[in-house]
Amino acid sequence: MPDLLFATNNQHKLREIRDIMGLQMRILSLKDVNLDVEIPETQETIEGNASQKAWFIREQSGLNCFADDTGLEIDALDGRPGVYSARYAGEGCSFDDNITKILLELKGVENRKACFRTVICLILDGKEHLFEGRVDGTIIKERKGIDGFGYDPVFLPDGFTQTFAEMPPYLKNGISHRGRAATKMLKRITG
Ligand code: ITT
Repeated sequence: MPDLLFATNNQHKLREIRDIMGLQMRILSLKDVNLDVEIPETQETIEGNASQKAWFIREQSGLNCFADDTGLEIDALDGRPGVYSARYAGEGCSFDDNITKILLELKGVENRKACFRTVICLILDGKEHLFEGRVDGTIIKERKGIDGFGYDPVFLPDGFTQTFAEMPPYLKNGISHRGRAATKMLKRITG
């Protein structure tokens, strides 16, 4: 089974990617290769950050690797939090702080359409490849569910009655932004 290093410090993402791709590839974590580093993400686009993270880890490790950058884009907030999704409520904030902030900003707002967008940047034999995955949905008014992470308790994907945090992981991974981007990458690698 081929090895592929995942350039992330987010353990939730690591678990999801292993669930999605783990039967076809051995997904290595930074810990598996003894890399204990802060990964810079200072770009202004999701694509830019995915690429920056992947090249940083490629340079540190010399291995084939990939990074995932994800944003929640809310129509009524002009696409925010978008590229700032991780630290929307401020440096060092929690997932819960971020949810509180978007719920406040959407108070009384009727249009609650949003999407999650993931860009995966794969560095394979020194060449960069980008894969995108997107899922549309709405932001509900109160948190529901305890699974998943990040904004999952308030994201209701179109066509479903459960939030991402209420769904079993296989269901989220089957329709999610990350699942779609990772499946495209897998096809590219395995042919
Ligand atoms: P790495 O850069 O180390 O991979 P990160 O958490 O900083 O981890 P991002 O920059 O992509 O990753 O952050 C995006 C934020 O968006 C993340 O912290 C979550 O709050 C949220 N997020 C990402 N994927 C999500 C998902 O599948 N469901 C809900 N929220 C998600």
